[in-house]
Parts: sequence; structure tokens; C-alpha cells
Amino acid sequence: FRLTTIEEFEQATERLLETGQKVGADSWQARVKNQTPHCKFGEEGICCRICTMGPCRITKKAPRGICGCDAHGIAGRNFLRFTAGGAATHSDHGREICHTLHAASPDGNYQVKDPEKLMRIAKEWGLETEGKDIYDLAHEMSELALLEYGKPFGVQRWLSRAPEHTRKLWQAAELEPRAIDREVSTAMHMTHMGCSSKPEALVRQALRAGMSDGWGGSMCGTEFSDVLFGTPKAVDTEANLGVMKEDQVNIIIHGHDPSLSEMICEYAEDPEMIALAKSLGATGIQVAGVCCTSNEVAMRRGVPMAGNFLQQENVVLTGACEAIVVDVQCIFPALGPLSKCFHTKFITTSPIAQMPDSDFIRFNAKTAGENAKQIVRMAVENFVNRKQDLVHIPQMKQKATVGYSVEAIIHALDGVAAGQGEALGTTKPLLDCITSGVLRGAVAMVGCNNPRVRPDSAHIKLMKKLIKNDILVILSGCSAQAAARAGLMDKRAKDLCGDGLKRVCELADIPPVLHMGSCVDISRMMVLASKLSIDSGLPVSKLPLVGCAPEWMSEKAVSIGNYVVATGIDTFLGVDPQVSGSSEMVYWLTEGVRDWVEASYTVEKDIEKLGDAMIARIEEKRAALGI
Ligand code: SF4
Ligand code: WCC
Ligand code: FE2
Repeated sequence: FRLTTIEEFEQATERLLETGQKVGADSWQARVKNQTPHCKFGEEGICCRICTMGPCRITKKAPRGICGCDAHGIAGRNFLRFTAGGAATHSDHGREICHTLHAASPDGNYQVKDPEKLMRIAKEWGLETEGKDIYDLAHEMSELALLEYGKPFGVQRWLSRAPEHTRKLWQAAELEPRAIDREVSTAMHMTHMGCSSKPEALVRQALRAGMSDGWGGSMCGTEFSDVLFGTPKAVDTEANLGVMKEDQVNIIIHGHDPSLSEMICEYAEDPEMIALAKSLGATGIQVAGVCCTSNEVAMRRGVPMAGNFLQQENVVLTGACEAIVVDVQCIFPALGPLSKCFHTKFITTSPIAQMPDSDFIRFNAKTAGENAKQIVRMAVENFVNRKQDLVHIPQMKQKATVGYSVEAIIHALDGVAAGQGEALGTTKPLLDCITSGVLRGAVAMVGCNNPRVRPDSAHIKLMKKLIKNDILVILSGCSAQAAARAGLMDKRAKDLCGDGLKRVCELADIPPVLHMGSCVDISRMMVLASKLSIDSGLPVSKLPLVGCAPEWMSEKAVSIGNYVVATGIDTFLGVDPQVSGSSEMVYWLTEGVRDWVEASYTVEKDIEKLGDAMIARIEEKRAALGI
């Protein structure tokens, strides 16, 4: 066993780009060159275009916009709008899931696969569950969840999962999110021309809007996806482009909402569809994922992961992709023109993400089965249009064990507890490992790829460094896929760990980096951190636990960062959040917020140093606890 190297990833990409050149395809690699250098004003966050007196840019000669707003106000407003975009996006994904739950019925397209979890949440929300039909309960719960988006009074229900100490901090700093939509609206209102220009106020609302995502919309997305599609358990799968099959119909699913991808997976297994594929010369149908859609179906079904964000063009460049089926978020509009250079069908399905040069098949919870069947059929029938001379699938893949929901992690920890004769079903074994120093701590690594960083290199380099230092790594989003493609989710990767982590991996039978799911599933990490805090009696901020997004790019990532910091977890970024043009914004994000939530951001573009800083912070926290 050995890891796949970054150089091998890159050689595979180079080879695919050659095919691209043959057919005159554009690529992100080429577009990055065309866009470089980027606009400095934008990079530093000091360009304002929120009214038509502008756009205004801050320079030495022009230190204020026409309305008189300075660099701090402009960078602050930009940061808050960026957060609002992310919070709206994640939360709307969560809302769609609530609607899917509302449409669930015993004989409809969607069923409740984890009734036990639904009951658990219903009790948590104070509902009477005794003798109630599970579908009646599902509908009642989905209505309550949907009200969280617009309720006129009160704060988010999920906050009650947080430790007492954290809740007090939130109350004191006015960070408890009210209705989810309201926090996004307030953010838009505050950043309108002539409203807030004070960094402190803008940062405060940025944290609260982030909270409405992580402790609101995203948590709805995660929890009700589990109710509908099953709570993930450890499952084996494979990752990298080599999961695509030359002799099969390859359907790539990309985006976020499992309501679509689950259905596509179902119909790809339909005997009628398989028979059709065989009649057209294929040996079967292979579904593989990209981005968070991939994480969702890998976690619940073991569907292989073709790649992450910056690999989305590569799947088409294999020449063996019959259809790339997308819903929302992180989808390159480039897939339209690119798919036209091949036989690939680029199928968009959501009114939220409509793109030129795609086939739009509107997907809807009520007609989901028919829609999915139509899409799968379209892909299968497209097999005969493959241009054989363009087909090249890099023969590169790794085994991975994924599916580590909080429930699955606790289940795995029971393996450790049993070995030590301890109680089962708690985070205590993990805490014991941390206290004794067998594990030094944990890092939650998340986020995208970004051409500003050599793709995947920061993720993989940091993970290797951390596990070697006996730090357990939990992952979500495209970071998780980087790990899986490299081989770090293969249980045999335990040999790359320090002795302590290696022993934990053996006792619990886990890989050294744990796949916790998609980006909305970072809410799982908040639940885990809260459990650790409650079980240990320590504030979250005192636990040797940090967050990291070394290659992030999206608005959603900033929203996430804000709720992770607001939960008391120091967060380390490898890409600048475009506020460097304002010393005050830099102060508030890297220091000021610590007074409210006992955590803050660190930005460090040198990846080696970023890793050292995380380890140092973990050791600092240990020293403060005297462990
Ligand atoms: Fe310029 Fe002020 Fe208008 Fe922004 S709000 S564009 S800084 S005048
Ligand atoms: Ni989440 Fe980032 Fe991937 Fe998209 S799928 S690219 S936001 S990490
Ligand atoms: Fe995502």
C-alpha cells in the first residue's frame, strides 16, 4: 500500500488536458492564466459597488468612497455580503431537504429510512411521539423545521444542543441566530448603501449569519437527510477517476442535494435500465460522484467518488462520461461548452442553477422517480455516441472507508471503550485518549480546492503532518475527497500515523482521517464538538481541537468558518478572506472576536507554517489544561 502522490494526480490531469486540446476544449488551468494577475482592489476587499455613485476603490489618493465610506467599512460590508451568500446557499439546501421530508410517504418517491432518528429529534424538539404515525410525524417535523426559516420571534431550535457555556457566550455577544432568512436579510440590509460601515457591527452580524447556517439551515440539511436517506455508517468505497469504467455507462452526479442523487442511484440499479445499457453494448451502469453530492452518496451507499471540485472538468475529459448530472452549487458553467466538445450530456435539474449549453430536466420531489428515470435513460442511450479515440480513463484509484457520522464515530469508539472496560455510547474514550496524550488532539479539515493553491496539495500535506503527530483528522467536503483519492481513508494508512493514533485506529478499526460528509455536514462537527465539551465539562474553546480550510474558495466556506469560530473553535485558513485592505477587519477576525467567542481566525498561506501553527495551538491548549 502507498499513497497516490500529487505528482501522479497532476500527470493524470496533464494527459486529460491533451485530449482537451485535441478537441479545442477550454480548461480552468487556461482561464486562471487569462485572469492573472487578479484585481488588487478585489483581492484586498476594498472595492465597493453597492450603489451607482460608485464603483469606488480605495487608494492613497482616494481614501474614501463617494459616500465617505472608508476601507474598513467597504471590506467589512464585502465580508458580510460574502457570508450572507454562503448562509443563504447552505440554508436553502437545508430547506429543500425539509420540503423533501414533507413530500415523503410510504408509497411515494421518498421514504423515512431512519425513523429512530426522526423520533429522537422530535423528542428533542418537545413533540409528542407516542402512537404517532411516522409519516405524520415527519410532516409535522418538516413544517416546524421550515418555520425556523421565517419565525418572527425566538432563536434557532438547534442551539439547545450546544453546551451551556457556549450558549451564554452567544447570548452575551448577541450571536444567537433568529430566523434563518432573517439573518440573511439583516446582512443584506446592513450592507445596503448608507447602513453599517463599522467593522465590529459587520463582523458580529457575519458571525450570526454564519450561525444561522451551521446551527440552523445546515443542521436541518444534515439531520433530515439522515432521516430520509439513512444516517451514515462506516462503508467501503473507492476514489479517483479510475472508478469510471470503460465498458460501462458512466453517470457522474455533481452538486449537493441528495434528493436528486439518491434517486439517480436508485434508477441506475433498475433492471430495465441495466438491460437497456446491455442492449447498447455496455456491461452495466456506473454512477460516480463529484463534490458534495459525491460525499452524500458515498457516505450512505458506498458510491465511488470520481473527484472533487477542481476535477469536475476532468471527468468529462475522460471522454467516457455519458452524462454529468447536476443540481446546485459548485458547478462550473464551463461544463456546458466543455461537454459540447465530447458526447457528454450536461444535465441541469434545478431552477436554482440553470446554465447555458445544458439539457434542463426539472427535478421535483413529487415527480422525482420519473425525472430520475428519464435522466438515467438519456445517459444510457448516449453510450453509443462515445468517440472511442477520445476515451482515456486514468487508471488511478484508492480504497476508502467513509460514513463517519457522529453516530458512527461513537459506535467506533465503543471498540476502544470495550477494550478498556468502559461505558459504551459516549465520547469518553476519545476524551481519555486525548487526556492521556495517546492522541494530541483533533483537526476538522474542510473546504474546497482553489487554483490559488496547488490543488489538493495543502489538504494532503497537512493531513499527513497531523496524523504523524497523533492528531486525529475529521473531514468533510472536497477536503475529504482529496484524502480519499490520495489513499488516506484506506485503513492501511494507519502506518503513516504516530504510534498513539495508530493504536486508536487499530482498536476502533478506523482510518486515520474520518469522512464526516458534505459541507452542510460540518454541522455534524459542531454536534461532536458540543458532545465532547459536555462530556468533558470543558468549554469547546479549551479542547485541543481546531478547524482548518487550507484551499477554500466559496462564500459557503466563509459562512462555515464564521460558525466554527463562533462555536469556539480556532480556525486556520490557507487562502485569504479578502479583507487585507482593512487593518480593522483583520484585527476583528484574527483577534477581536476572541473576546466574544474565545476563538478566532489565523490566515497563513505558507502551508508548512499553517500546519505548525495548528499543532502549536493544540499543544498550547493541552498545556493550559495541564495534560
Ligand atoms: Fe461608493 Fe459609497 Fe456607493 Fe460604495 S456605497 S459605491 S463606497 S458611494
Ligand atoms: Ni463544499 Fe467547496 Fe467542495 Fe463546493 S462542494 S468546492 S463549497 S468543499
Ligand atoms: Fe459542498
